[in-house]
Amino acid sequence: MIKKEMIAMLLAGGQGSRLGVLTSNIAKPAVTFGGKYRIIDFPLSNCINSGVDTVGVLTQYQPLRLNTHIGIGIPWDLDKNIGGVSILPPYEKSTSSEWYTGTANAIYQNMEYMEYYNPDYVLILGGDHIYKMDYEAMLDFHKQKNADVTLATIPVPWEEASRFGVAITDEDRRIMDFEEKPKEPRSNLASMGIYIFSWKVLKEALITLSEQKGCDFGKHIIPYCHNKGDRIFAYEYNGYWKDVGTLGAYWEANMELIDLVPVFNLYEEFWKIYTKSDIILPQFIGEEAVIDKAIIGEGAEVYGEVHNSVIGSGVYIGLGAVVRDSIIMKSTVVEDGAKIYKGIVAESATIGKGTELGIGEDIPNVVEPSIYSFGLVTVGEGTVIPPGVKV
Ligand code: ADQ
Ligand code: ADP
Repeated sequence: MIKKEMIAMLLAGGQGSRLGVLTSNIAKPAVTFGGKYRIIDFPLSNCINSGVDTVGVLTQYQPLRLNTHIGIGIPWDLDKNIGGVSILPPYEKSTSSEWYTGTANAIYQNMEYMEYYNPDYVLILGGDHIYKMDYEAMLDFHKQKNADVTLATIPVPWEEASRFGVAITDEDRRIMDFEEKPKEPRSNLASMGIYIFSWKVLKEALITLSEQKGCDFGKHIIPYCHNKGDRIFAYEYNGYWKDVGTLGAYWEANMELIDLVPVFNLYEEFWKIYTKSDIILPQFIGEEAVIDKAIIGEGAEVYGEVHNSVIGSGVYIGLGAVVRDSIIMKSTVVEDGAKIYKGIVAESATIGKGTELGIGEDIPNVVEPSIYSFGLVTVGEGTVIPPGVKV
């Protein structure tokens, strides 16, 4: 019989509507990040770096890019005969079937997958966070506390606390109270949406709450476990962690990568972030190009100016074009003389000659529905902006 001490269930099915046009045809965990990666690379790499070699990825919303990216898990060394990575979309069961209606409902619908590995512990992960974390250290804490459930937590600024689940703990780090996105938080210790459950406890809770509509960890499972007196502990994480679920946070997290000494360092040897990368040409920087403080992806061609920006692989920046404080994703073409200030341009877009983005006043939705302007200009995947447009 197969036996794994801890398996991971990675929730990657949410719509990510707050990322606007960036997720109109791609799941949030598949959105590119840092000129080379996709968001899901972070939890997947954390898994393998922490010795977790069995990962179920629960997908639902626009999974195509996610599926092709993950493939059979080779870049993360998750192509295993036993364990490895498995993509778990909703499927038809014998009696009743439904889409994943909430995070815990999605896990409940994959009971068989978990039972197959007969784990002692199940690690539940979100697919939309940028961080490096050793889940094994969290498991050690869980065991040491003889916990039923452990939540990874991080102190956040008080004014942001209401965006999260927050935990009130005693001096032993046991959670005395938990509130999901409270209007008036009583604590600023935020849940990172990362949980370790002892398998029996999780299984019992999922079965008991199986009729709960839209069953969610923060809203239902954690309060249920709390009310029945389970031992729930807060593991405090103190490193870099960013929920990149909003455009502002996504932009900021990218920008933080290009500081000389970044708060989040992708260059560390001992905790590598793996990704699927195609064999592409080296970059080419033209004679008149000006580049300062930038990440430039493989195969990019730069003839114009790039300042304080993250440029994805295969991006073309034409002569006289200026890109400043912006994120340009994979395979986008910025034609000659185009100017982009504080913009996020998704994959495979074309910004026409002489177009100016982000230098006007904030005007919502002027060109077509997929272009917004609210401090940040965002351009959706595959959008073609004709020459000379000013947003
Ligand atoms: P939220 O940030 O609101 O709160 P949620 O929308 O529940 O997170 O999504 C968590 C993860 O599950 C995301 O990766 C999402 O893609 C995925 N997901 C959502 N719905 C899904 C579905 N139906 N099927 C599959 N996957 C799905 C949670 C916690 C808070 C905590 C924050 C930290 O509830 O307590 O503070 O995360 O970011
Ligand atoms: P955002 O918060 O940016 O809109 P999330 O991925 O965090 O995007 O999901 C938003 C909310 O919608 C969450 O509460 C999640 O549980 C719910 N949700 C996402 N996808 C589905 C789905 N396919 N079916 C039901 N609920 C979903």
